[in-house]
Amino acid sequence: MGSGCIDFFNQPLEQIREGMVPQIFAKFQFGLVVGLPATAGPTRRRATLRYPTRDETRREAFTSAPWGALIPSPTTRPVTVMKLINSFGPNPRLVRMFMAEKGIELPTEELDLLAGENRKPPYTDKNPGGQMPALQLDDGTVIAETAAICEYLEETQPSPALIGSNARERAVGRMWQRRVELNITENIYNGFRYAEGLGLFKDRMYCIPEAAAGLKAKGKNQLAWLDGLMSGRDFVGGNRIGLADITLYCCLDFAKGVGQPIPAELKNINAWFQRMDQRPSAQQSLSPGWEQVGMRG
Ligand SMILES: N[C@@H](CCC(=O)N[C@@H](CS)C(=O)NCC(=O)O)C(=O)O
Repeated sequence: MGSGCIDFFNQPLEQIREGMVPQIFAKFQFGLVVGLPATAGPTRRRATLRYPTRDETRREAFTSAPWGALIPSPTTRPVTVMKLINSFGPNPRLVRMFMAEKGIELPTEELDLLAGENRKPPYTDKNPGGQMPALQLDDGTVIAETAAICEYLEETQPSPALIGSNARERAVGRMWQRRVELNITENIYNGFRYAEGLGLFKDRMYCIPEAAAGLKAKGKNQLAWLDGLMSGRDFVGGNRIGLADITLYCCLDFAKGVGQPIPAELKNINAWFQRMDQRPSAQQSLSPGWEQVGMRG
């Protein structure tokens, strides 16, 4: 493959349709075949993003290319392998819910989190952080951290926007995401890891059992702060669902089953939680085995 080629086979269909094909044809140097497009016409839009198989990519190239264009031979590229490395847990669920809201489907590789498969090779060779989930791209790049994964997916498929569709909206979305994570969800999760979850986590990470009660109290206090701000608005950052809502919902839905329920007096947060709970993505994103595990994730 000539250097500087656009990574044609790894692009979602949307991007290929929207103008990449002619550039790619000009840049491929080996394995070229001549292709005649079967149809010409307006670009078709898709509701969901699924990464194309090699055959689909090739068919797409034929149908959207100008007459007489050169189509790269599929034998010159590996098969698309982008996948979500997935497991039980509120953080993998967060990414699954984000994907469900966007209509994104991806192949998954399932790891047994309770058995600690995520804490040893080959997973830790890919993600030394050892936590779940991770997104493995076609070129082998592994992206961990839920916010980074969701940012990548949002850039790949901007619509519907769950972080923001312009610089101002994205800044506001990220501001709420950081507030939710730093002030609320991290405190709730660490409160759990250092107390109810200690048996599972003591050999996986540095735990501070004596901090558990304080962390839970801090998370609760910051949730009360958010409750005060939520009066008159439907979602954390305004009137549109965003990544911050999904992050908070997955955490609180998990936490209520492990000793950290939403305090009844937080009326706005409770009403918001009900709204989130009724979204199809909330059910769709739950691990099939959550009841056996006894935790919602
Ligand atoms: N900051 C990380 C947190 C990920 C995380 O805590 N994942 C949990 C699952 S919900 C996990 O891997 N737990 C098992 C372990 O730490 O071994 C992110 O946003 O991705």
